[in-house]
Amino acid sequence: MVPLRIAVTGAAGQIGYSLLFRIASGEVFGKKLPVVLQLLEIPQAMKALEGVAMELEDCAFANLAGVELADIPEQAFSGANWALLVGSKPRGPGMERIDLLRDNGGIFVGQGKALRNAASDVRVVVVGNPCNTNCLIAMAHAGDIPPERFSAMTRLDQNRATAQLARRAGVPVDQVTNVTIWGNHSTTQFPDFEHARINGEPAETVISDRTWLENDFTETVQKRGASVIAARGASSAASAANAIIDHVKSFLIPTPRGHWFSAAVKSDGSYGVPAGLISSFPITKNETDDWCIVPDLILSEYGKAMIANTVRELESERDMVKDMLGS
Ligand code: NAX
Repeated sequence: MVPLRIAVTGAAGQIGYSLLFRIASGEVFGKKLPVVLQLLEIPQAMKALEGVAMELEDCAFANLAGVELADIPEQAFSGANWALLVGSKPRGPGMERIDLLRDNGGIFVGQGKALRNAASDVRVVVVGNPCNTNCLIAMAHAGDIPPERFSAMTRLDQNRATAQLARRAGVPVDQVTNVTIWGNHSTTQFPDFEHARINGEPAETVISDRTWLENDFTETVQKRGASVIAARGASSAASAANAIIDHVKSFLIPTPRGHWFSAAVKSDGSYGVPAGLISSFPITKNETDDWCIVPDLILSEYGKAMIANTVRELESERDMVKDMLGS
């Protein structure tokens, strides 16, 4: 059987260390489908990456048909069916947001161009931050790859929101559905409790504490990344890897009827989000290869204002990298 080729960037980083073994185990693409991991790192991290490759080998995963290491994006993406863009430059001391955007933007210009070497069915998931804008940049340079094959990850935010609602309602997490993250993967995101459901009921009916939902819940989700850093001394890694797996599976497996998941995709103008921005929406995957933004949800004035706020931030990020968006 022809193996699926999965490119992962930043593969020697902490998310990579939680992610690669789960992909290699067959958990993501199925036990029957062999995978080749094509791992990209910067030259200084190649030695560490060799160690990760040794450990992958030492797991003797039946599914793992090969591990290829590269410090050149064109090589790492060659023939890839999925490209998981995790690697990026962390924010250093004293670094302004615009510096972070522009430093990482440069990486995603190059990687976007290199994606032209991928398989004709490639799907691209951007995780490295600022992931919405990095995705916008990569997409702008990727030649003929259709925009609908690109997404950026807000699944960790969705999972965080789901867990908070379940805890507050005192129910198992699988009873919480239809949680939407709107907008940017940042503190301006809108974790939408208004459309969320608990045991099929509106979350607000079950929790019936609007003040908690608008304040504690919303801020907990928006600032969870910083809370994990403050407690652990390092940013979310295992939960981020887990969210990548959920994200990929949601684009592979048809969404149960009436449910949806969150991911940042190219806006078609829905819900007042300017067309072309990479913004998080409620998404369903159908029986074929397609996905769509869930149409016709009714937004409250509160919801509209929350979305407008996060969209303003996305627009300002886009404006800061305008010169990187040419093809
Ligand atoms: P680490 O710093 O542990 O690893 C990043 C790796 O990327 C490093 O090994 C580095 O050498 C590599 N790298 C840097 N530039 C590269 C390039 N040009 N090509 C290939 N590799 C490159 O970070 P980690 O904790 O693994 O996080 C990775 C990224 O995910 C960060 O940007 C982080 O902000 C982002 N996150 C995104 C999340 C999301 O929900 N979208 C949540 C988790 C995480 O914060």
